[in-house]
Amino acid sequence: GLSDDEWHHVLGIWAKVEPDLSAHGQEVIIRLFQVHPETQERFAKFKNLKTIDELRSSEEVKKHGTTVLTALGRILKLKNNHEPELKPLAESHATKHKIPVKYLEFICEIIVKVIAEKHPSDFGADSQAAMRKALELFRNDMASKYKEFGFQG
Ligand code: HKL
Ligand code: NA
Repeated sequence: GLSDDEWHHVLGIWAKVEPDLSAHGQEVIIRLFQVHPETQERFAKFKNLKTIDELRSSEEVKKHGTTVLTALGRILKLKNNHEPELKPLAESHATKHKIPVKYLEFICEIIVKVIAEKHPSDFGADSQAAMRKALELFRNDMASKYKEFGFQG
C-alpha cells in the first residue's frame, strides 16, 4: 500500500481534478482512443465516432469519461482498503468487457498525463510519484481479481 503521506498527495491532487471531472474524463477517453485506437473498438456505442471533432462533440464520451473518473475517485478515496469497490469493477471488466491489464496500463498513464497538463503547478514530482503508485496498486489489485474471476488479463 501507500503511506499516509503518499495518500495525502494523491487525494490532494484529486481534489483539484474533481471540480472539473467531466473535462478531465472527456480528455482521458479521447486521448485513450487516439493513442490506442484498439481501445475504442471495445465500445459498440463509440465505434461510429471517426474524427477528433466527433469525439469532442459527443456527450456520450463526456458522460463515460465522467463515470470512469467518478469510479476511480471512489476507489482512491478508500486508500488501501479499496477491495469492496474494486471487486465489482474487476468482475465486469474481466468477465463482461474482457479488458486486458495492458489497457488499464494505457489509461492510467494517460490519466497521469492529463492531470499533469491541466495542473502543472499543483502536480509536482512527489504528487506524480504518489499518483503513479496509487494507480499501480489499483492495476495490480485489478489484475489479481481478474485471475480470481478466471480472466488472465
Ligand atoms: N473503467 C473504469 C475504470 C476503466 C481507470 C480505469 C477504469 C475506473 N474500461 O461497458 C462498459 C465498459 C466499461 C464500463 C462499462 C467498457 C467497454 C469498458 N469499461 C472498457 C474499459 C477499458 C478499455 C478501453 C479500460 C482501460 C477501462 C478502464 C470504470 Fe471501464 N468502466 C465501465 C468503468 C465503469 C464506469 C463502468 C463499469 C461499471 C461497473 O463495473 O460496475 C460494477
Ligand atoms: Na459507462
